[in-house]
Amino acid sequence: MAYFYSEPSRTFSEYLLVPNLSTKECMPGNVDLKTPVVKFKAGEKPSLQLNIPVASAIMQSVSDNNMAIALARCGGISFVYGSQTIGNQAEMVRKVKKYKAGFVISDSNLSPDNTLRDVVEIKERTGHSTIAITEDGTPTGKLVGIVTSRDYRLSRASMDQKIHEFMTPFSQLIYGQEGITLKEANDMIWEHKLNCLPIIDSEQKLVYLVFRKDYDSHKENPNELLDQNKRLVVGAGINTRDYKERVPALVDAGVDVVCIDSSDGYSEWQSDTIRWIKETYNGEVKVGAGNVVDREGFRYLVNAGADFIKVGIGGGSICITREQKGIGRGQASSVIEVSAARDEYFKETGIYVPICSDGGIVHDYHIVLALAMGADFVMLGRYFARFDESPTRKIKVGGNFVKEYWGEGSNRARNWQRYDMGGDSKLGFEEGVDSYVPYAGKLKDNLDTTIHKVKSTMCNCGALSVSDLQQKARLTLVSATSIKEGGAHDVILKDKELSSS
Ligand code: RVP
Repeated sequence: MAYFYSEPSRTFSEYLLVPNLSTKECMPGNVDLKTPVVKFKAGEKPSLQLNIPVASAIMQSVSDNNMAIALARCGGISFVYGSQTIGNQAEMVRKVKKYKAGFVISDSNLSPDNTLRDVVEIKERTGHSTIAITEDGTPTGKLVGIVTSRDYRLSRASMDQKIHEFMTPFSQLIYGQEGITLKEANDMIWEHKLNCLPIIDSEQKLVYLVFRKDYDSHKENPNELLDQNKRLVVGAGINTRDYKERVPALVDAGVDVVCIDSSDGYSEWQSDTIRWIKETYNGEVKVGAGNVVDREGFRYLVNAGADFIKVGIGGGSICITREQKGIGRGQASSVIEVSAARDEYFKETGIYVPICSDGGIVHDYHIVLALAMGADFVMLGRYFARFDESPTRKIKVGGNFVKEYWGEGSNRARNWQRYDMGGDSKLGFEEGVDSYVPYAGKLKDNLDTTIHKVKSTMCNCGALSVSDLQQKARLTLVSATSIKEGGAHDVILKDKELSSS
């Protein structure tokens, strides 16, 4: 006879946290959110930790090199999406590892033979008004000039005018030489009243641009997640098909950790992949695996050698796996069971295997719930897709700005490897949707608020660290009626009144 679980499958919104005594030291400023990413022995330190317990999802519409840079600068980690060519993915990882705070690789470039029309088009597309003019129009070609909005007057100029006729030519530019420090570059910016300082190599080839505004923001990131060589930390998604080529390319690019990306990770494919990575790299390359939703899945992947386990099937905001295949489990029930399995394994072996709760975070407090239920960090897609730094288009729909957000199992992403059950190399049917999410501005501004809320909630729980919270938290199920009571009720909201009048 089939097995029946005695408890229904539950999700985050069905729980609340009951406060504990908040001592006087329970202040958000005293909360330390450091958390392990990879397994470690009792009494030792994990080789990779996060400064804040959040990761961005392994998705085309979420985690590219720009997202990875922005999130690592705030203390979290991105897993660069794997549903792209090995070369492109390795290049994205390389860009993150090469990133030097304040030194940016120019993303708006044209050649002197392009026209004003091209300038206008690129400005609209990237939103950047400083355009580097290189001989071949690439970000690293020989620098021949710069165009900013001060160089042309749209009302007067012909759109067909060539760039070399109106750009500020190289001979009139102030520039820095490769090797210059950020402080020196900043001094030049101030001395010459510049907005942007190009940095060139000995052959006059463009290497970086330094912007005035970036220097200011650099000082605001005390939580930056750096490796031993002071480079930003970055992860990458892999699959169980081409890992023998993909993993070496990612390792070569400097990736810090990889994660097998699959909607259902309880499979022999994953076990083979983990074993190959562990054998090939003598355990040096760290690999996460998943997704699983129960004790058996956890033990299976841990026995194969996984460094962390990702939890969740069907809870993602864009995910329709449960509708399409009837497979999945409520995110809270999954995290609770897998965390218990992790603790049981720790007792048995003295090895702590971190778990990541993936998908289904709707409100900021859900992050605290996931941690309280035993997750070591959480992975979010929808949340990060809303920000400037996500790779998708920002457009206006019905008078509001939105960003595109699509699932890896949608026809748009066609990430068949994520849903692979052996057989044909194709996506047989969709398990995700193509959607919009409300545009929310800069990652840092939003994440700072979220983290502040997380810390405040932890203070209510009397917890000053993630492990403290996992030990002390008290959780209660809520009835449908008390969920209603949780929002504003029995009052007339002023916004509503105004908008209906
Ligand atoms: P959310 O944060 O709720 O948007 O969920 C993101 C998660 O959803 C991803 O990390 C991944 O596990 C899952 N996902 C991604 N694509 C799809 C799909 O197309 N079904 N699901």
